Amino acid sequence: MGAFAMTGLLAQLLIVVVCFSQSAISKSKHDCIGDFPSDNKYLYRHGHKCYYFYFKEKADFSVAEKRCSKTRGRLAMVKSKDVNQFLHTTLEYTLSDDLPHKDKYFWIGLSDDETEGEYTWSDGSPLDDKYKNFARFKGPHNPFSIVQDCVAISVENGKWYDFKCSTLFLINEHRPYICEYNVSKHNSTTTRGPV
Ligand SMILES: [Ca+2]
Repeated sequence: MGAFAMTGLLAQLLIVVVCFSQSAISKSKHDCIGDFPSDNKYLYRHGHKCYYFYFKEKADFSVAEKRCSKTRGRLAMVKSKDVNQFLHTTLEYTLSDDLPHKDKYFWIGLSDDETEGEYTWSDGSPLDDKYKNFARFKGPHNPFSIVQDCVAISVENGKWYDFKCSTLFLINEHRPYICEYNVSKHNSTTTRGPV
């Protein structure tokens, strides 16, 4: 085979690889199920979940929770170090140019609003001992915990901080938030990472 033919073959191979990776990307985006904004700019896929980072429309915890469920998702549950690391890395590095500097905490789907000290995730499951990531003196060790029941993840260190759930008088608790969405079942074990 001449050098010219060889170059042609390599070019064809390159086209096939590029097309394949592009179709894999659009496929994984396509697999996220939810009524999130159509531009998909702040939608990321990790494992068998998709996460949308809402920071242009900040809200009290319960409003954020309702907005997630209205779009067929729920406030993000962070039940493993792996998911925590993914969300933190996305916030700190991938989205760093887009985030307003003052937005240092994003609501996640964890609160002890119903019973003080008993934290539950947005699907109703209890926070177990397998994975917890509260910042020092926050969560169960927070002296103000009785009035601080809703949890947000820090952009800077990925730790969890509990805050008051709602805005009251001059204390503004409007925060950005992260909703999670399912992936259509037949493709739930494929792509990983940002899409
Ligand atoms: Ca509390």
